[in-house]
Amino acid sequence: MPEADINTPIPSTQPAIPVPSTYGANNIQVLDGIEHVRMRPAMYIGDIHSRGLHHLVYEIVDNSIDETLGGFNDYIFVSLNPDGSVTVIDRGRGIPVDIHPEKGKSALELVMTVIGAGGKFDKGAYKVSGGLHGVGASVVNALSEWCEVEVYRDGKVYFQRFERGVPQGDVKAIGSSDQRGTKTTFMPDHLIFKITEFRKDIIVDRMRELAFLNRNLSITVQDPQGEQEVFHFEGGLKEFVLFIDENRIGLLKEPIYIYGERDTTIVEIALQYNDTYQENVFSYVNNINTQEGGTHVTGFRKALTRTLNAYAQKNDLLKNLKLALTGDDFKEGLTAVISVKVAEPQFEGQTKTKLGNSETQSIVETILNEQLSEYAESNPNVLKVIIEKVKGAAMSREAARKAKELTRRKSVLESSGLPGKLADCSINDPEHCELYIVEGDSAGGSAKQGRDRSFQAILPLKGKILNVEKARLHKMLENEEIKTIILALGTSFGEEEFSTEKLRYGKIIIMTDADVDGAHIRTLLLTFFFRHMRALIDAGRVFIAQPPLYLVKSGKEQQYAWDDDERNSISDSMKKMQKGKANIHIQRYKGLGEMNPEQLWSTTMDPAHRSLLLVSVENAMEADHVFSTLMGDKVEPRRDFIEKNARYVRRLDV
Ligand code: 0RA
Repeated sequence: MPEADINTPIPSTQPAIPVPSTYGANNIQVLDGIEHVRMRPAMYIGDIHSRGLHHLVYEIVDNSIDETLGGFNDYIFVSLNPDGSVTVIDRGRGIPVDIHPEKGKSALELVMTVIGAGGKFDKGAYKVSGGLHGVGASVVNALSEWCEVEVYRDGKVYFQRFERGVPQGDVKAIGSSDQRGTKTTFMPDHLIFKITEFRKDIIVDRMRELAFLNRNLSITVQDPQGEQEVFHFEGGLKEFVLFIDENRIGLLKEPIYIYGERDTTIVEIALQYNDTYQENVFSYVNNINTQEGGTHVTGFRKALTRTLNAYAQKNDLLKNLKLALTGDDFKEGLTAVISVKVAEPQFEGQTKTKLGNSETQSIVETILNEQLSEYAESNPNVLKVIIEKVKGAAMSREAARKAKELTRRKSVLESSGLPGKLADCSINDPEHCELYIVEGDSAGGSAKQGRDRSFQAILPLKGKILNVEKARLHKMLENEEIKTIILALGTSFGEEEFSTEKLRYGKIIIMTDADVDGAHIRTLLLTFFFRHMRALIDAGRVFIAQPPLYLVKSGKEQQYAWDDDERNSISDSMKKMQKGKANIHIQRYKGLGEMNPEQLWSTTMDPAHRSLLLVSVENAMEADHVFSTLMGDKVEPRRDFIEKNARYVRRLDV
């Protein structure tokens, strides 16, 4: 079944909202708002699956973060409760409970029931207005089976309960307390959400990130078993960069940290150079990850390049370098986090995660220029290390250029010539074409015979491709398998030349054996796509084929199984039809080559029957962590990761 999109109304399996008989015009409007949220939840929270579900928590936490940004709160407690509800507590000012003179209702009730009311209240200077964030507590309330709010204010405890967004009585004082703050508990409505179970790791990732971004804030996450994790980072972004580079070897003793304010804008930056060749820059506006970057990132790059370049020139550090530095040379091995707080952020771009405010660029640029030059003057030894790294990048760029000329890379990678190993398809329309990247010649042979040659192309790889996590650009371009892939895709390669528009296939399908080697090759390929052709993943072009693991046979009957549970239920049902007399034979496929071409087609390649896994990057930082752990230089973190995750591996076959 296709996933519901933003405009798909939820089928009305829900009971009508119970309307108290004394409702006037104001209330009807409120109810209309709530009903709209419940009819089209995706319009407000993105989707009704895991992502939307977790968004509910972020939405409530965001209100507490607003109190933090205003300087009123330093503590947030998030509890995943045993009954499936979630509690968020802060020590802010507490939502006001006094009666609004015109509406005749408490501010608390308005905040919780009027869709879009959030923005109308004084909620601090840096409220986020773009993207999905900032839809407010009322949306969470409308999508909750029930929701209870306790406010600690003026020496009292106030309480109000809601069911599917509708107040079950007015707010009332239920006790006294010398605390201040707000406590919200909500139960996501199972009539709305396809998934109602919260995942601790998803919540923890976001809470950790928020704690890094707000150094004066402490966040505790408690799981249903009562176990707590506390996130509090005195070092703020500095510690964030150390966390991102946990599995890499840093070149500077500690990250460089920059903080500055101008007008109402706050700029915070931490950066480090490490011994790898990739760049990892994460940027935030008002605690929201700006995946598409924007003016703050542009300002950062300009100032970084300019300041470092000027320092190197001035101190004669480039004397034996026979070429000029370019912007790209400053990117190798750079890890940075840029966090700005902007009063009225304008978000642009496809996913509304690109900052548009032009004044922010010059503010970031000015602050970084000033402070980085100051830092450079008082830390000449650190600067020496950075400039050495940058020179290394420039020389490798030059080496790559020469190698390119020598091997005439241009003609190899950019010509229309296709690699000899590629069995191409006959139609030309990329949207309808598929490229299977297959492990080994024998599987490649089966795939070539089994495919529908009109739209399916086969590229067999010989053994393992290069681990690009540890390789520089020119080493990659010397690698036969990588060259072959780039050539077959047609996208060309490298910052300037790469283009998704030249992609020759709508689907790129990785098809490897279901054993350790196959998993390794798949990881190597994914590392390559993630690090160097990320746009293809983001465009939803990269897939993983799912060959069956078993063939279960009994007499003339045979069925494929994709995991152990399925294998067992198939053989159980075969026994029952044949009343226990069945002679069941189970074949375990280890390699694709064990399947004949017809089998490979019918189980794994035929669009009518196959199932493909779409490769997507939900969380770029987590993905970076996984790849740097699995493919990087440090051994300890890799062992830890494998030990921790071994229980998730279902198809490991050593
Ligand atoms: C409106 C006004 C004031 C505080 C808040 C809302 C508020 C909302 C939430 C939501 C979760 N925690 C919160 N804490 C505060 C200001 C009230 C005043 O001036 O005292």
